[in-house]
Amino acid sequence: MRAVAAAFVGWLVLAADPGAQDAAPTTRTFTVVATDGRFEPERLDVSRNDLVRITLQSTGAPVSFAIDAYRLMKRAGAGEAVTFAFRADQTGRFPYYCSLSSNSDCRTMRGTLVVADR
Ligand SMILES: [Cu+2]
Repeated sequence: MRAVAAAFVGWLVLAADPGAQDAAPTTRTFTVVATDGRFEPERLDVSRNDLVRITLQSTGAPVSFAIDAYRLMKRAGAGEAVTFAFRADQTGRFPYYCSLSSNSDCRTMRGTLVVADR
């Protein structure tokens, strides 16, 4: 009986939005490690409308991960990690960088997010 009810609810959800399965976003998961004045990796490749999930890991000093075009700035404390996600809804090449100025390493922390059109 419970299975029947669950199947019926599932049918209702699909009926309400027949495009839901096609529109289900692809989740792309990355770990970006900040170490010795660099981000590793220095390039992230995704497709438009992917859900981009990033864990930013500091191995030493506090670090941030900023992408201006996405109005994104996330910060991880010294030796800490922070996980965040955003929808890659703009195609193109977007620089990411550490927006902190606490030490000179910040200026060299650069990378590129590449969002390809589907
Ligand atoms: Cu920094």
